[in-house]
Amino acid sequence: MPDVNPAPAIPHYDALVIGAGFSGLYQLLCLRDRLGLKVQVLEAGEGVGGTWYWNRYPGARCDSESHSYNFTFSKELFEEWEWSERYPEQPEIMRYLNHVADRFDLKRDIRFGTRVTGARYDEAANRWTVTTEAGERFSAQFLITAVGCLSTANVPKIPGLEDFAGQWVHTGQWPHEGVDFTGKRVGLIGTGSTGIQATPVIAAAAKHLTVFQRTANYSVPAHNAPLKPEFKQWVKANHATLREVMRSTPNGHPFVIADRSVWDVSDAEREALYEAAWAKGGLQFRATFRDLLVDKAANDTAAAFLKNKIREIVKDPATAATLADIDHPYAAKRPPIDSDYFDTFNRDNVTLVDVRAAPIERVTPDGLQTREASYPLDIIVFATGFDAMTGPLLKLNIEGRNGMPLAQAWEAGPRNYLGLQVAGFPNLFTITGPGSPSVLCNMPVAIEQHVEWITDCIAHLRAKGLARIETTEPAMAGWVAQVNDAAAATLLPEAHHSWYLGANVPGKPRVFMPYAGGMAHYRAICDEVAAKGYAGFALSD
Ligand code: NA7
Repeated sequence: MPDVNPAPAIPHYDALVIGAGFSGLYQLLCLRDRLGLKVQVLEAGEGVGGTWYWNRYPGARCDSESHSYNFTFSKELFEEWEWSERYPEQPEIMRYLNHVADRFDLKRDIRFGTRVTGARYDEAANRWTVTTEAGERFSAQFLITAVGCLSTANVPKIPGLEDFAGQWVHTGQWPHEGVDFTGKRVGLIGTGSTGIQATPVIAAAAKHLTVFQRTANYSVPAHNAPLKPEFKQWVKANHATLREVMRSTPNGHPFVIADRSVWDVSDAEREALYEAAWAKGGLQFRATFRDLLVDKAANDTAAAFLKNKIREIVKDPATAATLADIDHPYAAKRPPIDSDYFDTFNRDNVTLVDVRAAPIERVTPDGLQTREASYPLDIIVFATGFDAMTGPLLKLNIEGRNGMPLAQAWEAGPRNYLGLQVAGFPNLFTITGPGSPSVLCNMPVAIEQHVEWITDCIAHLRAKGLARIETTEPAMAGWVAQVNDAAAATLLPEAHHSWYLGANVPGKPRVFMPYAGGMAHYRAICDEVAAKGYAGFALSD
C-alpha cells in the first residue's frame, strides 16, 4: 500500500554554501560558473551582504581602504566599480555586494530568509543534510560555510535587561528601520572598533550619551574623505599592481610595512615618523616600523605616542586619563580607527564611565547601575562585539561522522587543518575559519584565497574521480601547533581581553584563533599542500 504521507523529496545539490556575504557570493560564482556544479546558497538575511547586512549601526564603515575592500578576481568588475570615500560606509558596501550579485546573476541560486539550524554528515551516502529553522532539508556532497567571523552578536548577560523600560539594541543586529536618538539619553557599552565608530555619530544625535568603557583602547584618525577623481583613475589603472601588493603583504592591505626597526632611527626621527603616520591616518599606522608587533619595547614607543595624543585631544584631564589608561600593546587587539572619537569627549552631552573601576551591576527599568552610581537611560546600545570566529560555526549545529558535534570536537578550542577542514567532518570546508589569517587580514583578500583554494580542491577531486576529502588528526595537530607558534612570535596574545583569544565571551576556551603568520606565507603553505596532492588530507572515492 502506498505511503499516505510520503516524506517530501529533499533537494539534492553538489554543494551547499551557508551565507551570502563576500565569501558565499564568490564561492557560488566559482563552483557554479567555473566548475558547473549545482549549488544552493542558504542565507538567513533577506538580502546579500553577510556581516554588512546586519551591522547597520550609525557610523558603520569598513576600516580597510575602499580600493582594497573589493574583489580582485575580475579586472572588469574592479574597474567598473567606483567607491566614493576613502573608507566605504555600510550602505555603499551593500550597494557593491548587490552589484556583484546582480552582475554575475547570483541571486537566483540564493535562498534568503533561510536560517540553517543543523547539518549532519551521512557516511554511507557521503552527503551532508542541512536543516533550516523552517524545517526544510537540503542535501549536498560538499558543505561550505561562508558565515563570516563576526556574525554572532555577543549580548552580555547583565541581570535585569529583560525589565529595562527603554529600548536596547546590539550594533550587530541593528534594526533596519534605524533608531531615533533625538532627545534621548543613550548609554553605549563597549569601546572596540564599533563603539569607537558609533560614539561620535550617536553623540551628535542624542540628548546625552554615556559611554561605558571596560578596556581603554588606542585609536588612530581615519581621515575619511571623498576620493578625488585622480585617485579613482589611478586605482582603475592599477588593478594588477594593487592586487599584487595586497597578495604579497602579511595583512592583505594595499600598503607595505616599512623595512625599518624602531631602533634604526633617533627619538626625534621616530616622533616625526609617528606624526606623519598619524597625519596620514588609518590602519597603516602599524606599518610605520617592522617590529611594532614583535618587540614590546618597540611597541611601547608607539603606545606612548598614541596615549599622548589622547591627552592632547581630550580637555578634561580625568577623562583623558581614563581613555589613555590602556593595558595592552598597540595593535595587540584589533586597532580601531576613528572620525573624531576622542574629540567627542569634549562635548557637553558626552560622559565617560569607567566600568573597569566600578563594574556594571545590573540594568534597572530606567537605566544602568554600576557599583558606584545609577545612570538613567532611554536607549542602551551594546557595542559589545561578537562570539568571534567559532561562534558562527558552532551555531550551525554541525555533526560529522557518527553524529560527532563540532561543539564537542572543539570543546577545548578550535582544532582544524589550515583553518579549512576538521577531521571527522569530510567534505566540509570553512571559509575564513579559525586557524586561517582571516580577521588579521583585509577580509576580501583572505576570502578570495580560501574560495579559490576550495574551488581548485573540488575541481581536483572531480578530475580524479574522487568523492571525498577529509583532513587527518596528525595534520590538525601539526597545524594547531603552527597557529600557536605564529601567535607566540608576536605580541598579539598579550592583549588578554581580546576577542582573538575568545576572552570576551565568558566560558569560551582561551585559544588564539586566527593564524598570525601572515597572509602571503599562509597562501604559500596552502599552495604547497595542493601541489603535493593535498598533503595532510585523505582523498577517497
Ligand atoms: P570588540 O572589539 O569585541 O569590542 C567590544 C567592546 O565591548 C570591548 O570594549 C569590550 O570590553 C566591551 N564589552 C564586552 N562585554 C562587556 C561587558 N559585559 N561590560 C562592559 N563592556 C563590555 O567588538 P567590536 O564590535 O567593537 O569590534 C569587532 C570587530 O569588528 C572589530 O575588531 C573589527 O574587526 C570589526 P573588553 O575589551 O572585553 O574589556
